Order: sequence, then C-alpha cells, then structure tokens
Amino acid sequence: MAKTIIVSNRLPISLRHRNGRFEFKPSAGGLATGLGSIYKSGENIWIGWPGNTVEDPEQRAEIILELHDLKMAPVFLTREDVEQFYEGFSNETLWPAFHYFTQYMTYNPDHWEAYVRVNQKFCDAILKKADADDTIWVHDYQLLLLPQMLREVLPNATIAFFQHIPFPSYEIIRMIPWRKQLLEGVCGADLIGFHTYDDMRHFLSAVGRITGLSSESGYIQAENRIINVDSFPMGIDYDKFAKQAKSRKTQRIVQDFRKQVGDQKLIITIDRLDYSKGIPQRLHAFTKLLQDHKELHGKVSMIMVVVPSRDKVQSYKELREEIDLLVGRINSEYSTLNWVPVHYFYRSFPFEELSAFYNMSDIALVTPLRDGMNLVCKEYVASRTDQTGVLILSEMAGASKELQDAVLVNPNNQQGVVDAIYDALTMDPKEQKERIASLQSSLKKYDIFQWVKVFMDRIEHVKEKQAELTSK
Ligand code: GDG
Repeated sequence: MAKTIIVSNRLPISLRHRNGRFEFKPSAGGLATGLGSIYKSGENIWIGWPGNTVEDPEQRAEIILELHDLKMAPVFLTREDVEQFYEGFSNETLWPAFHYFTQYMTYNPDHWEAYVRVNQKFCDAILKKADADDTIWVHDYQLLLLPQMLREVLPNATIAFFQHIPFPSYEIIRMIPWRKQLLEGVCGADLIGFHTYDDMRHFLSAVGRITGLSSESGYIQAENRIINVDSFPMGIDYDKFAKQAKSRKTQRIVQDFRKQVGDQKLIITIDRLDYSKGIPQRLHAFTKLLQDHKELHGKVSMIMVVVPSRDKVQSYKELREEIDLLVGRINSEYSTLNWVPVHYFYRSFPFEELSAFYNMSDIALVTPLRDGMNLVCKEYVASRTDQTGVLILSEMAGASKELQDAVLVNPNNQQGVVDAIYDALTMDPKEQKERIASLQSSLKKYDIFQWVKVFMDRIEHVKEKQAELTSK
C-alpha cells in the first residue's frame, strides 16, 4: 500500500550531545503535533535533519536505529553543509529575500552549490525509503529544489510542497541569480501551498514571468501535468492552549507573578530573535507611549521574550546588541524601585510558563515587519479562556488576513502602534469580549488538525483531476 513521507529540514526532535552520548528531545511545536497523526500511522515516516552534526559511522548507525522506532529517518548534514546550505543559502539568501530584507541578502555561489548538494542529499535519503506511488509532502524554503529532483526519479509519486514563510513579489525573486532553478524545483510538485492568497499570487506571477509556465484559476499547466497552487492558512492545536491556560500549574505561575506586579497592565511579546519580527521598532513605540502618557508610568509593563536563534549570523548578533541596548535604555530611564517597564528574557520557556505569560497578559503585541503566518498571536487568543484581552497584530503577518477582529496596525507607523496600545489599555471589556470571542470561534474551527486534513484531501483531489485529464 502507498505510504506518506513527510520531509522537512528539521525532524520533530533535536539531537543533543550529552556526556559523550546522544539524547533526543521531542519538539512540542504545532506542526509536529498536527502531522503526528500522519507520520506515526502505518508505514509512514518523517525524514529530515536531527539538528546536530554526527561524523562517527557507528554513532550514525545507532541514531538511525533509535529514530526508526520513532518513525523517523535522519539526513546527516556535515558542518560545512550547515554553514553553507543552512546558515548560508537558506538563511542569508532566501530568508532575507522572502521577508523583503534585500539589504541582508548574499549571493554566494558556494552557498548555492551547497544548497543543490544538500537538496540532493535529502532526495537520496527519500529514495531509500520511497516506493513509486507514495505521497511525499515536502516542507519549506530550505528544500525548494527537492520536488523536481524527486519527480525525475519518481514520475508517478504524489509530491506536495508547503512554504511556511512569505512568498515575495516578482521584483524581489528576480534579484536571486538562481531564481529559475528554484521555481522549476518547486514546480516538480503536484500541489503547492502557501499561508495566504497574496503569497500564492506572487508565486504564480513569478512562475509565469521567470519560467514561462502559464496558469489559470490556481492551476499551472506544465509540460505533461497540472500543478495546483493555493493558500492553506495554518492553525494551532487550539484545545491544547485552552486547556493548559486553565491548568493548576499555569494558574499558580500566573498568581505568583501577579503577586509581584500587582494589578499593573501587562503586554506580552514573544518572538524568535529575527530582524523580520520588528523588535526594535516595538521598543521604540513603547518608549514613545511612556513619553506621551506619563499617567501610565508604574501602571503598565512589557514582558518581552526573545528566543535565541541563528546567533552565528552577523545580522542576528547585531540585532541582539541593539535590543540589549534599547531595553537597558528604557529601564534605566523609567524604572522605579517598584516598577520595571520591560521584563526582558533572552531564552525560551517551558510550555506551562509560556501559557502563563499568555494568560496573565492584558495585551499581546505582535508586530512583525513581515511574517509568513505567526502562531504566537493565535496561541494568545486560544489562551484567553475568560475572553478578556486585546490582540494587536501587524498587517504584515499572514495571520492578519484571517484575524480581522484583532486591532490591526502597520508596524512601520510608530504613532499608529502607540495609539493602538493606548486604545487596547483603555478598551471596554465588552468590546474585548466581542473581539476575542469572534477570533476564538474561527481559530477553534480551523485548527492544525483541520489544516492537515484540508491539505491532504486536496492532494487526493489534484491526483484525481490529473488522472481525469490524462485519460481524456
Ligand atoms: C515559521 C514562519 C509561521 C516561542 N517562544 C517559546 C515557544 N515559542 C513557540 C510559540 C510558537 C512558535 O514558537 C513560533 O511560531 P511562529 O509562527 O512565530 O514562527 P516559526 O515557527 O519560527 O516559523 C511563521 C510558522 O513557520 C508556521 O508555518 O507561522 O511565519 O516563520 O508556536 O509558541 N515555545 C515554548 N517556549 C518559548 O519560550 N515552549
């Protein structure tokens, strides 16, 4: 029987070296949970990099065996692969390009070569496991060449691709010297998904102009196949967040923190360290709020969690220094003996504490300059079990297309963000409830499990449509 193979750069576990041994830490992320029902059933499997380099053949063999029991197969990357394919082409060329940060793009042919080589490495690892009629679902921008590499050797396989980050306008894509190969690579798939309608439109336009393939109503006409392109906005494991928010453990953390800060209003912000998240701009807006509204001093604090990320890349190092400086400046200027304006944490927290942060905060301030979707804003809404709270959300996050009852802002408009925070701080509880209840009802319906189902059903549909066309 045909099976389903999930492929992503990272497996849903992390491999760690500890005291000369290895240990696996499972990922609790939404995608891993959502896809759990797929890769854990029958002969299905998840293929990807375990997140650490392993050179010793004996250790590799041991890891392969252990992962086999978890329904996973590793792709081993060398240190050079990590530097050139992952940190290089993926994170210094594609990531900035796709988030409209062209000033950070590098155009390094060695990085490109590594990108081709590692995509081929993934292809070889899949071929060891795949049969001719399997379904292979490839995830994200690190593996854009993989669908076509697979198509060449498995012409009858069902291949799907989903991109988790934005797809930018043609004007940006055309800057990449290897744009044609990248687009032809993705077009090896039968189904290509993005978070939003705009991403999908940009992709179709770039494909038309760069590869010459034409499309109509979301179907690209390739030489002897049709390719469906559409938007599939990803949801969260809603019930998990709602349940955790009510748990005794989370409520205890909320009460302890509240004892320290009293009835101050709290604003939560949570991001991975990234220039696309607009963290300095947000701190500037908060400073302006404190300048403009002296009456808020001592009455409002920001809890800012920044999760360490890509700290070997120069632009990320600089960003961290900039944030350190800004937080230091705000706190040194405004703090009093019993009030700290910004509680800043440069680390990640266990799930119960993350849930407590969502649950204790009156406002979530989610203001990326560009974001594929952004799950933090959805998790905040799901955690507001008493239906209070205000979500301030950037128009540049994919999530804003669905979450129209959030307070939407342009993150580049500082005064607009300041006003939105002020309005949120003074918003009538009745309006808060109406907005949150409406957001909750759509997030609950379209959760991560529904997202997986809709995508998988569409794969079936595209295959049926292709079969109809070839039998004509
Ligand atoms: C991509 C796209 C798209 C954060 N801090 C902690 C913690 N987190 C968790 C959150 C959330 C996740 O990390 C971050 O989700 P995002 O959606 O913001 O971003 P990514 O997953 O990095 O990236 C993005 C997404 O893919 C899905 O398609 O939305 O646009 O860039 O789930 O909860 N979790 C814990 N402690 C923390 O301190 N436990």
